[in-house]
Amino acid sequence: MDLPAAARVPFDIEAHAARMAKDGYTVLPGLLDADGLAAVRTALAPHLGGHRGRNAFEGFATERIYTLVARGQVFEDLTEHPHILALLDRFLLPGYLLTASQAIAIQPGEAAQSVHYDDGFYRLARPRPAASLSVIIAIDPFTAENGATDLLPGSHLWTEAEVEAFHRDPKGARRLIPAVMPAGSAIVFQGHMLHRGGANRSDAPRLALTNQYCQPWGRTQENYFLSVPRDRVKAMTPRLQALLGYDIWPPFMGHVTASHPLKTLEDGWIAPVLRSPEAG
Ligand SMILES: O=C(O)CCC(=O)C(=O)O
Repeated sequence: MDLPAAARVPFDIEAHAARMAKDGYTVLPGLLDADGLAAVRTALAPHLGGHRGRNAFEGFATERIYTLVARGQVFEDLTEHPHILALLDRFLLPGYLLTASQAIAIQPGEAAQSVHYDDGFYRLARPRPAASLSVIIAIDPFTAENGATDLLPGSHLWTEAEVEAFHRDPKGARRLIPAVMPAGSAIVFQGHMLHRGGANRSDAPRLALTNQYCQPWGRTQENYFLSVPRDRVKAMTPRLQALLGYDIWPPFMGHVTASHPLKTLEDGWIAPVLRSPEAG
């Protein structure tokens, strides 16, 4: 991978991990430099312009580009950025998976998203450890006006009752803090921390990238086996292939007809169910 500028940014894993444990999130300044930001914009340009969300959660005035990891080298590099992987290693089991990968452009006039937590899909009672971690990278500067992600620090530690009490409290939203940060910086937060995409009260879009990673036993939000063409996966690094699910969670979750899923990337691989009985 080729992110030399990012690798030069000081990175204190202990301090970041401690903040994640206490507050539920941490900020990675300067994850992308000016060249990286330009590469992101160039790669996204053909895809942006027109889509809108189909419901209030996606955002009726929000554009989402899904399957981001397969839309350019810069997104592949970011998905396996060493600083992000170092943080994931602290909070998730070895073999964790990419579960979501999107660009999110919140357009002017968009309302705030509902407050939620990203690993709620797993329906595991709280309090508990996170089942996923989320990364949001600011491509435009995040401001309190343009839809910076609103965070609820410490809420990753809340019980079910505390989450419900928050949702019942008409003044609850006042406790949210916007993740104001310059373009190129990122927030990493625990999947059970409450947050939302902010309202965009400015006159320009707010562009961000987001990747989420889940425990290796979890079902992924996006089905990358179907959305990322096999030839594209073949050209990726082994780490990225594993993040997309081309790996085994021991002893055998993820097998393909009793073989390792990487076998499916070999030239000439034919699904065993299509092979003649004589071929074995
Ligand atoms: O765009 C953002 O700032 C957050 C979006 C979000 O939390 C989500 O879509 O799950």
